[in-house]
Amino acid sequence: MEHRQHEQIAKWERRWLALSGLMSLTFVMLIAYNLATEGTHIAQRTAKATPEQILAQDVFLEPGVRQLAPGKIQLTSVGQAFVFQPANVRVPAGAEIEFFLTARDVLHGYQIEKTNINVELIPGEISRLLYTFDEPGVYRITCNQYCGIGHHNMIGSITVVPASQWNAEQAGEPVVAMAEDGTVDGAAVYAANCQSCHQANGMGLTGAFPPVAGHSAELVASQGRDYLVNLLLYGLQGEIVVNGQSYNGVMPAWNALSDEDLAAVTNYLLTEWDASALPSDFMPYEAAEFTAARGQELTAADVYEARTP
Ligand code: HEC
Ligand SMILES: [Cu+2]
Repeated sequence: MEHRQHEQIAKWERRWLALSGLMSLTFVMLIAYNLATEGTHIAQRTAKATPEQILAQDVFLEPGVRQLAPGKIQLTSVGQAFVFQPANVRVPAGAEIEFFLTARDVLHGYQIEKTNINVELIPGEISRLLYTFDEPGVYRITCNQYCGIGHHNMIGSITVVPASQWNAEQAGEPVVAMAEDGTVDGAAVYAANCQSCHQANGMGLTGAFPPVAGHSAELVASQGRDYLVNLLLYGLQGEIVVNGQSYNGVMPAWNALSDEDLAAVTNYLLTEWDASALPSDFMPYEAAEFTAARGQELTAADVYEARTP
């Protein structure tokens, strides 16, 4: 009797084992099927180090788009509060794009609409993936990991142009920053890089991001002409008081932008909101002033030290 009972149980045990084996096999096959037919991407984490070490690597020194060979493109982008650097890029349709993505400060997301690309950008790690855009068009990129107060403004775009219209030289230029005549448009540089914190009207957010409107011309007058140059190239960290309100945040360094973009955005701050406060002999900033100020190896804290309260 006891023996029979035992046999009975063993029989059921074998059935359950077979069933669970079959289920595992089905799941593995579903994943394999997806990988093969749906083009699902698994981002490869190729490195783990400190964010500084990652950002010092060749691919990230000048994030943007590079043509490695005909039909082969490298796209590097760095997420930081609250922008992608660069925010807007151009790539040719049909080319194989190798993405190298990372984050400078905190966790960010990188989701490209109309595609199945949705990866995390992790400080100290590189997310690498391959993708080919077949259809020309504008593909928006959004951050889908809450990263702070300006998170909802963290957007970018990939403009996919027909291969015949693609030009390697324009690839890294933020498309939106080019005016019709090919000059850099300061308003567009501001919208792409600064607006998420300082807001579209330049008024900032009380207690978090100081206003730039009604404050920039006063900075030139009180701190000297070079101050804005160093501020943009090296950032600012330390407590400041603007219009009686104190701010103690970190203004990121914008040295990844071109000197033309930096001059254009500085002139935009000064002319868009502060034109009436500018001295009559004010000369617009030139790219060369930013070129000359690079290489001083200042930190955001150094810029703060040099700032008269
Ligand atoms: C991630 C948010 C963020 C972004 C994006 C950002 N800033 Fe700032 N900015 C700050 C913070 C925070 C401060 C104040 C820093 C402090 O408290 O020391 C600041 C300060 C400033 C100031 C005033 C400096 C002073 O000494 O009073 C100016 C001018 C400025 N930013 C311009 C810009 C420009 C131009 C851009 C775009 C290229 C930009 N910022 C992008 C956060 C940001
Ligand atoms: Cu975010």
